[in-house]
Amino acid sequence: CEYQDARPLRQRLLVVANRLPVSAVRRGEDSWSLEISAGGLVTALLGVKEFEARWIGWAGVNVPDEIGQKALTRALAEKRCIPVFLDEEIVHQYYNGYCNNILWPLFHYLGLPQEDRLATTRSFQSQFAAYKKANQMFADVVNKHYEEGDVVWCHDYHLMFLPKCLKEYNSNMKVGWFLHTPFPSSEIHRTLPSRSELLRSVLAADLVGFHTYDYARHFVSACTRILGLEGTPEGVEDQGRLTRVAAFPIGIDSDRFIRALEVPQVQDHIKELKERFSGRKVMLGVDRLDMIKGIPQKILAFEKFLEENSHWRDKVVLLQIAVPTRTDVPEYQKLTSQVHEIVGRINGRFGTLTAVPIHHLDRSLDFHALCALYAVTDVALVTSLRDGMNLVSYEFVACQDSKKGVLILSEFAGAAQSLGAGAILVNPWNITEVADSIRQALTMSCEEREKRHRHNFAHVKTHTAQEWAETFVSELNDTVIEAQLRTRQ
Ligand code: ADQ
Repeated sequence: CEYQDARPLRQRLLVVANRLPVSAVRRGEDSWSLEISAGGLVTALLGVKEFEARWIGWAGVNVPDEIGQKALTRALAEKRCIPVFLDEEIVHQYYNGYCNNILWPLFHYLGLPQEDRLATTRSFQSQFAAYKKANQMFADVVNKHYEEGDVVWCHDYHLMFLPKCLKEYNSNMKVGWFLHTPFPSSEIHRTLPSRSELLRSVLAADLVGFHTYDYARHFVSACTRILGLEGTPEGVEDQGRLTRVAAFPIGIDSDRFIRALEVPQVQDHIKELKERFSGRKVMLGVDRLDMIKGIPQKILAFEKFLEENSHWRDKVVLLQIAVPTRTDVPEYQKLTSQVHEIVGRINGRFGTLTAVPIHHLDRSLDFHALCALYAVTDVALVTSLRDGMNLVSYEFVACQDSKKGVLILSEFAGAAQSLGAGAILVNPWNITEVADSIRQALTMSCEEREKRHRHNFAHVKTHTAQEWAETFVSELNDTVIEAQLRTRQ
């Protein structure tokens, strides 16, 4: 192996996720350029001083040749990353197939994709086989790099089979697993042909974490109803072995957002945006363009609001920033055209020669531009149909300490459990209710906005990503110690 490093003094944390936090571009036979992509997980772990984190995952590129693999492994080692090489066929079946076509919609209560439902049903077995194979490949790499005392933290629905593979290698390995999406009701999980095998594999971990208490409860009921195991207040018990199950709500690096507002470039951007939208209230949506985010529903609710409140038509603008994802998948292409069609229709209906009510961008914004947008927003609209947590709602609150804007938040986002008292909670499927909540938000008194913001800001400021990661890992250490004590007694 090409990965070498001095032995650290701090406890090593092996973070295993489907994707490494880098994008890799091949520059020659044995040369690569890498760029760190700062997602929530990376930021969370960068701030954790107690552990020394290394990443294990797929680099997102197909590297069939040995020279390329060795060169990429060397380049990644400098970023404390270790690659798992997956070939195109495995990626197709495991990642596009089982993970994104089956688990993702199911865990978000969306059912299987409508168009190829039967085909998907027929390919369950082969896709699940590829899923297990890919998870085994991740396990092989983890096992190769594991040193006694390391903590192994597996992430998300892509790697539900991993805890079992790891424990088969070494039953003393400290293994935690965290799910970033919702875990659905056991009635939904029950429909998966591989339902029992997946649950048993996750249960091989020492600690299993979810964003909310509800998801944890759903998981425990799936284990009791489907596997017939015993649920306890601590987790799930199987023949005397306890798997701890608990809620660990993620947060953001709030100080990074607060500090960004002081950066001159952000200040300039804020000034420009204020001038550009002067005389109008700014409403904002920032989402990946995914089915779960409820973007068409949000825009239809905005249309209803404009329909029913004609005096607001030239006094409000909705900025919808949508990062395209999975652009090669027909279902997602259809979603994109649907959104474009609705936006076009509404702008045609309510726009004037000089202004349109909706600005829709199909792209990602850089960090500073995003912070400026959050800061000038009067009302943020997060209308996910389901969302594990939703960090956009946290980021908006972090950037609003001077403006004290209003957050309209779906009751089906995990964040509703932490920001619910300060936000206006809505059922995103109920367009009339969302339209009413837009009016309520736009006309809310300063005192009420201040009170709601204070609640949410205090939460976002104290429940940070770093605190989330530290809590999970120290609970994992404690859980293993307690289990050892129990077996000695
Ligand atoms: P996501 O579904 O990606 O994450 P979310 O939690 O909102 O959803 O995080 C998205 C991140 O991407 C945010 O940091 C946001 O700033 C950024 N982003 C989104 N649109 C952007 C745009 N147009 N331009 C720039 N940046 C943009 C999954 C789960 C969530 C869970 C997280 C973390 O689906 O429910 O909260 O993991 O566990």
